[in-house]
Amino acid sequence: MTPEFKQRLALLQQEQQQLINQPNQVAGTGNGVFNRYKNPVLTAAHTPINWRYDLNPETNPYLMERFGINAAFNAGAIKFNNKYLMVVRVEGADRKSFFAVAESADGVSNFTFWDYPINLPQTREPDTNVYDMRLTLHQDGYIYGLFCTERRDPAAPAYDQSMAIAACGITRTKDMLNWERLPDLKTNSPQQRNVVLHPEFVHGKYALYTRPQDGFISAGTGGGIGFGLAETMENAVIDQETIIDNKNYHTVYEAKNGQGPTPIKTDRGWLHLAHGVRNTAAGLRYVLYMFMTDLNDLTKVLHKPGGYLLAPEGGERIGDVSNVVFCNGWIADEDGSVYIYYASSDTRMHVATTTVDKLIDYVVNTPADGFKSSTSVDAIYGIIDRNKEIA
Ligand code: M1P
Repeated sequence: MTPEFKQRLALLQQEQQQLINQPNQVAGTGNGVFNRYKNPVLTAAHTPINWRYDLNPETNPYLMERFGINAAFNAGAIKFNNKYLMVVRVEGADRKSFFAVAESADGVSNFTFWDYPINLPQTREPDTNVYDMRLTLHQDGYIYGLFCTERRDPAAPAYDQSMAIAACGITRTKDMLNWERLPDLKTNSPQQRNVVLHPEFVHGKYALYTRPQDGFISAGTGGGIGFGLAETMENAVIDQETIIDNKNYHTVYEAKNGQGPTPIKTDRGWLHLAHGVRNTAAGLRYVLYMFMTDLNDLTKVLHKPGGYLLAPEGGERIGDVSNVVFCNGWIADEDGSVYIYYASSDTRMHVATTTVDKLIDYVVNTPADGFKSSTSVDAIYGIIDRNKEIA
C-alpha cells in the first residue's frame, strides 16, 4: 500500500465519519405545524465506502471509485427493534435504483447504512429499475414493502428507448433482512405507481391505495389517489379502483398526485400524507399535502387543508429533478411524535418532526381550498376578524 493510498483512504473515512456523526438541529422557528432540520439525514455520500471503492491497493492502486452512487432519496420508513429505519432508494451513477436500509437511534441524526443493500428477489419478469418503497406493518404480521418496478414497454419501437411500464412490485419480511417477493399487483390501469398497503384488513380483505395513470409520466385520463381491495397479497388483484382524492384544476395537485406513506390511525380519522404535482414553465413542481379519511369508510375524505403542507425550500429546490419534495415514509412514535422523512429534488433525504396532535389540528383547522382567489381572501378576512375580536 503506497502512502498516497493510505492517506487518501484515511481522508475518505474521516470525511464520512464527520458527515455521519454531525448532530442535527431544528432549523428556524418554522410554521408551528412541523420543524425542519439543518442537515439532510442521508445523502449519496453516506453510502458505505466499501460499496463504492475496491479497497485493495493491488487492484485499485489509485483508490478510484469503482461504483458511483448518485443519490439517496425517496425512502420508506419504519420503527423496528427500537431503531428508526429507512429503506432508501439508492441510485447508482448508472441510473439504476436499489433498496438499502439505514438506521438511526434518534430518528434525526447519525443515519448509517447496513452492511449490504437489500438483495431483492425477482419475479419471472425481471425488474429493470425499482424504487420508492412504502413499508406497512400489516395486521397479518408481515412488514410489506410495495414499490415501483419499471420495465421497458414491450410495445415500444426500437427507436424509442424511453417508453416504460410502471407496476407495483410487492415484497414482505419479518426481520428486515430476508425479503420474500410476491407477484406484482394486477389492476385494470396500464400504469401503477405510488401504491400503498393499508395496515388493517377491510372486510377481511387487503386494502390498497393506488394511482392509476395512462402514461409513464402523465396521468392522462387516470390520476387521483385510488382505493381498492384484494383478496390476498400472494396474488394481489384489484378489480375496482375508487378514486378517493382526485386531481383538481388550479390546485397544487392539478397534474397528478399520489399517496405518500401508509396512513396513520388517530381517534379522529386516518391521517394521509400525499404528493401533489402541478406543471410550471420551469417543469413539474412536487409538494406534500395532507387529508384525513373516515375510520369507518376509508374512501370518505373528512378534512383536506387547502394547499401544501411542505414545499421545497432553499437548497431542497435543487437536485437531479429540481423543485421536488417527495415522501413515502413517516414514523409515528409511541409518544405521539411523528418523523416525516422526505426527499428533496430526487437527490437526498431530510426529516421534519411534528406530533399526531399537531397534524390533526393542522388537517382539521386549516381552511379547505376554495378553488378561487376570492375564497382565499374570505378565509384571511375570517382570521383577521376573529383576531380583532380577541384583541
Ligand atoms: O421526479 C419526481 C418523482 O416522479 C415520480 O413521481 P410520480 O409517480 O408522482 O410521477 C416518481 O418517479 C418519483 O420517484 C419521483 O421522485
